[in-house]
Amino acid sequence: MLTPQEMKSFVERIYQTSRSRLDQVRSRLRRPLTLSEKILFAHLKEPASFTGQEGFLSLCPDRVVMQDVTAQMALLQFMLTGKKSTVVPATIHCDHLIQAKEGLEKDMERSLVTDREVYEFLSTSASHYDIGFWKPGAGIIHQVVLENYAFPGGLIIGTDSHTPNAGGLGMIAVGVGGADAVDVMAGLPWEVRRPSITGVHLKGEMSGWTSAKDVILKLLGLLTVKGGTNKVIEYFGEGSHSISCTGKATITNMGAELGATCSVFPYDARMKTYLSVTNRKEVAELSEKYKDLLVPDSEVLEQPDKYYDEVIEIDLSQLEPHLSGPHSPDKVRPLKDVKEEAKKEGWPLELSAALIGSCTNSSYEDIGRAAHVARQAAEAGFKMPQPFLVTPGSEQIKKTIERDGYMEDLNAAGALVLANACGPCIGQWRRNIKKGEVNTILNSFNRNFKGRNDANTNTLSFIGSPEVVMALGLAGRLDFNPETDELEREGKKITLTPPVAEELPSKGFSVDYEGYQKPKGASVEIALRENSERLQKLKPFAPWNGEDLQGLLVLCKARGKCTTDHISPAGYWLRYRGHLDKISNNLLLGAVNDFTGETGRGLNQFTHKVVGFADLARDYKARGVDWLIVGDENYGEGSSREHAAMTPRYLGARAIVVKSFARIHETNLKKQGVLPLTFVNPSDYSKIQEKDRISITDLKSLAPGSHHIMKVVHEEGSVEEITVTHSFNSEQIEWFKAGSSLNRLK
Ligand code: MIC
Ligand code: SF4
Repeated sequence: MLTPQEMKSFVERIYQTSRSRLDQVRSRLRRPLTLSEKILFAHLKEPASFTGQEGFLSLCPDRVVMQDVTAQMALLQFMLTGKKSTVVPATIHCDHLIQAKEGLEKDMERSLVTDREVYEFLSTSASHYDIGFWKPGAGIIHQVVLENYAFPGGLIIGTDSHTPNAGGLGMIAVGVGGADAVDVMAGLPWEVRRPSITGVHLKGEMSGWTSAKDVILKLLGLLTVKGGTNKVIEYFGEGSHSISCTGKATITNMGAELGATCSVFPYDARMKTYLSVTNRKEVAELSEKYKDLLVPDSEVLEQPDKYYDEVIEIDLSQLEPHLSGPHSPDKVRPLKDVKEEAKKEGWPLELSAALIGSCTNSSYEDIGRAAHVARQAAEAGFKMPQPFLVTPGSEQIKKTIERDGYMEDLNAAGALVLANACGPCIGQWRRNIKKGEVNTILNSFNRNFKGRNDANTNTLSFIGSPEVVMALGLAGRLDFNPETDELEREGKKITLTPPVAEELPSKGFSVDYEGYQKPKGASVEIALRENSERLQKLKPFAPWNGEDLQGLLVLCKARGKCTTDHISPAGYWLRYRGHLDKISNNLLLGAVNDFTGETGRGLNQFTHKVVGFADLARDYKARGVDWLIVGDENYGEGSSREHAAMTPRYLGARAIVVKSFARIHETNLKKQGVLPLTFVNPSDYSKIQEKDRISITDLKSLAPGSHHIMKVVHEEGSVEEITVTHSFNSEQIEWFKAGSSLNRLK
């Protein structure tokens, strides 16, 4: 950990550089800037030659963060670069591997044994390459970053899609694949498609049962899961100052669900307080001094329509509590409408579990509000009728809520407190439920894709704020509304009053750095065994042979939603995140085959048998036959996991052709040397048939913006020509030619 003094000089240096870069850009652009532009332009690699017309930005991030299951692949790739040490400050956070089963202590003990090899690899390679290492149990990456590393006006990239959490503290913080992190740690700039800027004008102030979660749920309802693609969501207006710093982080965290590049709030007094309470008074003072860099120009606020690409208004005074689900975060409605919809849809009304926490909603304020509701119920003798699980975001939060009595309130409601880790949010939940059983769960997490929490695709997962989860959890019902209904059991009735809680602990946080390991340098030997079941050294992918792609088979034509959870599921498979060959066995396990409606399986064109997609791909690979995947809208939505790009690449994919891509996944494919193509006419998706042979032509003239003809030969011999395009820039085309960005880097 940096001392406060070191942190101060680190941030001050960044502010000084930011100012000088921004001056150079301003002298050319001569117009007012939004906050997002200020932070992005203040991190330009070459501000002096920036014209403002660039489609891609080449940036210098201030920090790289990684979590345990993505860091493995990132480090395995970093090892191939031959670099001795990382150039940009970086940390690793162990949070995804711990399974939730019996509660904190036993779960931690088990993980330290079963995942020991991975933790050793991560801790030794972190130490070797000069990367800070947060041990298992220290907390979830985004919470720990907010508490220790985030600062207004900074630029951070992280190998996790919810990295934008730090936007709540005024940062441009972006989720990326491991290969992006590798580039930056090796000293290269980070390239990102220049985002458009959506301004969200927050008016008024929230009250009652409404909280920060409802702001982002409302926005998800308005924009949908693809509405934020290649956009930065920038909040402004008096309403933004009425939300605590951690509440802001909840909102920016879930901007990932919009597909946004990131989300950001302007610097204000709430951030200043948060910095001071989390031991960073010196940074707060600097932020005050450099405030002009941390807020949009006044002209932007006076005429937002002129300076933002689009403006959305949300009146916080009118905002109601919302619920999202099942199966997609953008399926939202006000809580009061759930009753009717549930009846119509036939959702089980009884909850089978209620869960609070995750990186999104486990702040002191969140837990305080939930605890306030729990306390009211406990006084009347109520407790949750179904299992109630709590995942604190960090050891600091956990210790503080224990000290301040909130944990007692949660326990009184029947809580099983889990490790400070992702747990049930990412399928690391060993629950007692029969596969296939239709059941309803409610949580304060951020994603609710099919099978995400417990690998049961019939679990209907709904998302709401922690206080709403608490209230509905106490009622044990999805159709309970604390604003209008009484809590009733065994003849007893009470009315819950809206939650109130302090934003930050008046006694300060109970600080904990025990989980942190300082790097020791190159003398530390990296623990990586040959023939390990968990970790496998990487071999470079083959470069492009310079020829058009001929006779590709359609491995899978995915229908409808195909997130990274469908392409490379988490849960059980998280154990193989460092072993490319083994994790490849989960390829497209959740994808719906458009030709048959079946999930995870397709027809082998040689043996005529229907098999799992991974087996199919391995068979084609063994025969030396290349293949592609065809996808629908927003293909690769969700996680940053580059495994969803590496496993198809490893098993022989040459191209992925879709109606549209999610940002991180599209970049991950480019990085790994796969061609990500989009149909110029999305309805051409329907022309692809199961037994087609496909050629992609004129690749020698692959250039930014180029169109290519996909020649599709159908089974009976007829031929169709379909036009496809791509979003490669010229440097990215070199990645494709080299076989991967890593080959190019070397
Ligand atoms: C998620 O929330 O889906 C994850 C698990 O945190 C992923 C990262 C991963 O798959 O390792 C993410 O959001 O990027
Ligand atoms: Fe972990 Fe869930 Fe947050 Fe992803 S969304 S980092 S799995 S807590």
